[in-house]
Amino acid sequence: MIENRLFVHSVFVAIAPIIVAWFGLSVPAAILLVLLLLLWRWIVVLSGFVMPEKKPELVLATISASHFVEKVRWSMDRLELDYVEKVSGGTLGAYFGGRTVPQLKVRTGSVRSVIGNSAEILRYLWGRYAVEDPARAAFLEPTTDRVELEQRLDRHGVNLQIWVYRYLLQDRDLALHAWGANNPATPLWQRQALKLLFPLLAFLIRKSFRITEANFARAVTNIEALLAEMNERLEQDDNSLLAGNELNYTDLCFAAMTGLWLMPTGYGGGKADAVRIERDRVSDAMRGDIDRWIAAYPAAVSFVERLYSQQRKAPGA
Ligand SMILES: N[C@@H](CCC(=O)N[C@@H](CS)C(=O)NCC(=O)O)C(=O)O
Repeated sequence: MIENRLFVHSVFVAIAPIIVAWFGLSVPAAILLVLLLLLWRWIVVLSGFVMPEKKPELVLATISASHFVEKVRWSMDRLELDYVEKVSGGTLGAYFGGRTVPQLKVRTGSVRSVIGNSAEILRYLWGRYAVEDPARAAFLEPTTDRVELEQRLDRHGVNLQIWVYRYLLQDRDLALHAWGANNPATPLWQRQALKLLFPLLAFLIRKSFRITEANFARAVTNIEALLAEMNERLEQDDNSLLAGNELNYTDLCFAAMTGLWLMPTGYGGGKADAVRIERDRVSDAMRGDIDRWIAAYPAAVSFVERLYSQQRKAPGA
């Protein structure tokens, strides 16, 4: 609960050497400065117990367009949780803060827990809400089949990142739009930073996702293999990807992943409207892939569209 206070303290720690050099402080004065900074940090830690910062109980750190965020956001909306979404500009948190999104922050009294990784967040939600509201949380039960399928769907999500970035990075305006540079929910300074830092961010994305033509081709092959398999499953039974199951979080996960390229109405439950990648705005090559997938996997496409129209309620709806 003391993140903001610690941040201010860290800024002072960073500028302390400049103060020492600027004022030509002696060694004893520099030692005194260090001791004062340590004392300040201790006071900040204690203040967390005495005067905890007022934070909402559940905060979901996001970038609006993310399919991994949508996987968690949809589950939280389905649980009808009261939470605050804290939107950041795409990639900034990863390359400057070392964290991925979604990230769930949970306040329990004066303790704040932080959970990263969509699968871990869903396990937390199940563990907590299966007790508080078993019927509503049943879709989150992590059976062996579901967890195995989820792991494959998460890898599919990474292949989709390679696919989408291969196209987006060739179109600066569209990439910035998807990262939230035109989204009023993104802090203004981050919107400016995205525009300024675009060449660096594009370079980092290319390196970290290894976006080469060979990797892109491999990603497309994997994406199509998974879509073909899910399409076949859904031709047999269009209730759930896992035959004999009620609709569960793996179905929502597949829909969230597919939503990245299909962009069904309702994607994001109202939270991703400002960052939509519309089909008429993308390059011919990207649209070619999307049209090919829509034609080749009709059972998967109609399943996702049906889930979005019938199951994706916006919070409070
Ligand atoms: N394994 C992670 C993957 C999450 C991930 O790759 N998130 C992307 C957005 S789709 C991200 O954090 N990008 C960095 C950023 O935009 O700050 C999960 O399941 O949550």
